[in-house]
Amino acid sequence: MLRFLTAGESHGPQLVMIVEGMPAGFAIDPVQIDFHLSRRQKGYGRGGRMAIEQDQARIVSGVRFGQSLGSPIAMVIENRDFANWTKRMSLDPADRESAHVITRPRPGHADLAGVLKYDREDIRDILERASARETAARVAIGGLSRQLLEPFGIDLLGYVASIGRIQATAPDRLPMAELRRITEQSPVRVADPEAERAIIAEIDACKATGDTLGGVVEVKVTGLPVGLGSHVHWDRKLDGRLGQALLGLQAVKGVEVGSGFQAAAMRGSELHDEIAYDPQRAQFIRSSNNSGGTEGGMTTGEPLRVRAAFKPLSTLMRPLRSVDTKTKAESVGTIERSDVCAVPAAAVIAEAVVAFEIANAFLEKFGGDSYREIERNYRGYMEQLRAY
Ligand code: EPS
Repeated sequence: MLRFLTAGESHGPQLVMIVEGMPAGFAIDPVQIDFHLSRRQKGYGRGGRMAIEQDQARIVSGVRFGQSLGSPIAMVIENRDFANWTKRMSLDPADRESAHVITRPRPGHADLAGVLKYDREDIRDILERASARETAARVAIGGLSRQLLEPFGIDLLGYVASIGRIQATAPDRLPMAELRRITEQSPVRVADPEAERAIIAEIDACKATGDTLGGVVEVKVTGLPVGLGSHVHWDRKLDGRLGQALLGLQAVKGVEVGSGFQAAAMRGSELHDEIAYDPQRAQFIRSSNNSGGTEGGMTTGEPLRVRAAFKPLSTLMRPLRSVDTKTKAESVGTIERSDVCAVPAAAVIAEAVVAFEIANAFLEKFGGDSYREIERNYRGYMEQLRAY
């Protein structure tokens, strides 16, 4: 089993991650992890912070001479911005006096529920950890997880399906390499030039009026063997685990697998993916993939397609009405430096958490302590499927 913990405040010294359960003998390339971190930092609609950070994951345990050791892999990402926050994020109680206390919660943020639940006076005590800065840690963990999947031909890509009311045309039929080439070049990670122009104009309009935008991202995974996850118990269903991973991301309010909510309006005859057999490949195949690549909580062998809906960011430069928690007087939400739209980055983040869940399900199916053991298990199962 793979598991991880993250720690770190947005303007604290660093983010810290521990990934436990990575088997030995996998090639681990830190450059690949940093590549995905740099993808997360891009995207039209980001604020000033991304000009300050240059995210890099420093691996501090669990890897030697380019291979995993089977021990916990610990990583650290520095917050360069901490240099500007040393007093405000100080460990020293003496610095409390000079700190500006935030008491105007932003509607939509963790601010109000957080200060009440944790009995804090200063909203900063909540917002620092609620911040989506933490998603850099999840992307580093995803960058590590996908290095477990790549030797088995499993590929993942996150891209944007819509921002605000602007839908990008579904790039369903595009091969993965083409989809990657186009969406990686797009400043808003869409494969639709017309939608790209409209989205950029919408982000500009929101910026001008002090507003924010959400959107929907899609993650596609190819090369999956049939049978990751299981139908036998609720907490082993892959869909359920993907749902938790995606809903566990900051600002996510909805998750769909395949046709998702649209499936509810379709007739069974329209929705379900008919089954055929290809004797050449000795493989069962489908003419459509409305299921999004899972049936009964297991992969079908077709590409996995999951979507996550991100609400608009809750830090508005033209703030909404709120109440000062100290005086109880009518007020407006605090204004903090923030982004107008982080949906292009969210596509990379969603991809990362899906990578972790798939790696976990993969290890459950083929698990072992070393690459060679897992590879043997994988090969044996693939032979078994062909002989079925
Ligand atoms: C965030 C607010 C902004 C974002 C930040 C998430 O940070 P700051 O308050 O420092 O300007 O830039 O995102 C990141 C730092 C990041 O690495 O993605 C928030 O409130 O969630």
